[in-house]
Amino acid sequence: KDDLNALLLDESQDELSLVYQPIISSEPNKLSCEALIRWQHPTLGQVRPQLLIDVAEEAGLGQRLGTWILRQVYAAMNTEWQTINQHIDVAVNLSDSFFSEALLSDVVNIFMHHPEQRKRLVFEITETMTIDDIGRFSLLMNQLRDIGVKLALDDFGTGWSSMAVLNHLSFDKVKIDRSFVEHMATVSRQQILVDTICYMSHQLGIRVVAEGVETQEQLINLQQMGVDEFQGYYFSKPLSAMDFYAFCVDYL
Ligand code: G
Ligand code: G
Ligand code: MN
Ligand code: NA
Repeated sequence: KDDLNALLLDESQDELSLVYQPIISSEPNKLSCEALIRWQHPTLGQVRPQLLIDVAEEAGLGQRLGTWILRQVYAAMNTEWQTINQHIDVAVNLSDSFFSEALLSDVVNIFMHHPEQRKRLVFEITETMTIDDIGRFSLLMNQLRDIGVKLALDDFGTGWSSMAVLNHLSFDKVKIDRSFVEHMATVSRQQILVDTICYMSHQLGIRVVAEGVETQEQLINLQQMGVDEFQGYYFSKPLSAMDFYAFCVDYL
């Protein structure tokens, strides 16, 4: 915990970093990515991201970590990726404590000199997040939308209340959890579920992203169902900001 706190205060440290996994769109020449955190600890090695998030949350550092992540994304947009002539959306995962009113002012402050870049942010929310006040949650989502941010429902289908979430909150994208994509070719139940999620989402005006696409067979299957965006090792693992830039130059 103390290590993490120190890292978040030190601009020059290189133990913490973000990697970016490409998300391929079904439209030609359109690309986005998801930012994922990495912690290379000097003695422990790579710390699992979920453990890092849990430690941060327990230590009350969730908000500080979130701010750090947003700053990194802003820096990448305005240095490594500055010469990409297309707009690349960047998805950022939100942990429990980072989904608060402070997030609004963070986005406004960090993107102060480039407010148009707020339109390139996508915040990923999971249905397993703690929502103790749906009214407040919904208001905050609308306020984020008002300043240009898009919202995605991550790991869709893994919570117990997927439909309730879609009933009460509005999203721009739904990300189908990779557990549904995994055995789609052989398990007809998964095929039916993915197909139905696509149909339902499109009827609601929500774009569909498939996670964990690892094979061409899965990709073709998902394309036939009308999935809008694809993410997974079939296209690329998560990449450093520089390597993601190279991927964009190559792909676009
Ligand atoms: O990167 P990886 O696939 O190993 O991530 C494992 C888990 O950690 C995923 O559930 C992912 O959402 C979460 N995670 C990774 N990076 C971040 C981050 O920057 N913020 C939050 N809140 N969660 C993250
Ligand atoms: O929970 P969330 O979707 O935010 O986390 C994404 C996680 O999935 C990251 O840890 C990332 O490394 C991992 N991931 C990305 N693509 C693939 C894939 O094709 N297969 C598997 N097994 N994991 C993937
Ligand atoms: Mn995610
Ligand atoms: Na997910």
